[in-house]
Amino acid sequence: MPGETILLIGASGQIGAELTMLLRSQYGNSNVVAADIKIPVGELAESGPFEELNVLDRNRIAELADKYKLTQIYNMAAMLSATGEKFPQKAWQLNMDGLINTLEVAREKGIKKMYWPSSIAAFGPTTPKTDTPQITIMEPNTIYGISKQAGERWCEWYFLKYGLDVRSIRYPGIISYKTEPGGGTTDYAVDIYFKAKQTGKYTCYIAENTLLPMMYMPDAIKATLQLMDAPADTIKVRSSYNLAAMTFSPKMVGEAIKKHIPDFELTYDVDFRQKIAETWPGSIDDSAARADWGWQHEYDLDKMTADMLKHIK
Ligand code: AKB
Repeated sequence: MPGETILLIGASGQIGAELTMLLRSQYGNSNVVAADIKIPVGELAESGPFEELNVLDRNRIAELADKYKLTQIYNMAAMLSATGEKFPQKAWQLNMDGLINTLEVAREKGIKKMYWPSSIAAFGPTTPKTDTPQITIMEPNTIYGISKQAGERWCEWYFLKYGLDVRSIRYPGIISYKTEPGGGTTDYAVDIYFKAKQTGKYTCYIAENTLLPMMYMPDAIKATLQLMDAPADTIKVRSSYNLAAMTFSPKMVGEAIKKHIPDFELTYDVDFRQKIAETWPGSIDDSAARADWGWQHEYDLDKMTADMLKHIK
């Protein structure tokens, strides 16, 4: 896809770091500008351009749009659910103003396509818990979830009002080994693999039978690129697409790990994040994503567990 120049804001984060590298392999290193308040190290820093950027600085995003003649913006910068409950004003400012800044720059500068992630957190305690439909009751009661739901409305509004080609996915919990997540409720599903490999035990802050929708990073990246590559007229949902791969509880992931590390010890010390998890769906109906742009996941719990344990040193 020649002629594209992409800005990825939040490039040092869990999803941003891997997405930047995949976009660079697809569009050419110099055509994908990584941006974050946190300076990256390693291959992300060495493989292409980096700009220090606070997503709250709209003028600087506009400057970068001119400097690089941007055609696409991915805004991956966010404060996640658990940290958001501790710093509600900051979470709201970062998640909402950050989104509106990128939508506005995209509109003003004639950006061709924009990506912004939503989350299963946009659902709430009154949402049907099993096979949560694409269109359903959404009454989130975390600040992060409220910002994601409001953000979805803003994205759809920019599409309807200005024709801005903005696309979005409601990510489930994302599991990866390259870059740590930070401040999420689903982070346990990453920590458990690192602790299993490094110490043989893990104390989980989520109760043993709490089911949450989850996805392995390669699937999350594949879905994001697939959605962004799909022809605009196939994108029927302009708020955000449900996306699913697997659903598991801490107990189920513990059992999957025990197939590789039989002495693995899993104990529980439940904290405030349990209450957040209880307001989210247990499983997701993603038939719209499968029908509209051909989404198919590859990893289930066992396949992901084998891969995670193989890669963690
Ligand atoms: C979180 O736990 O806050 C995130 C999410 C599900 O969006 N991982």
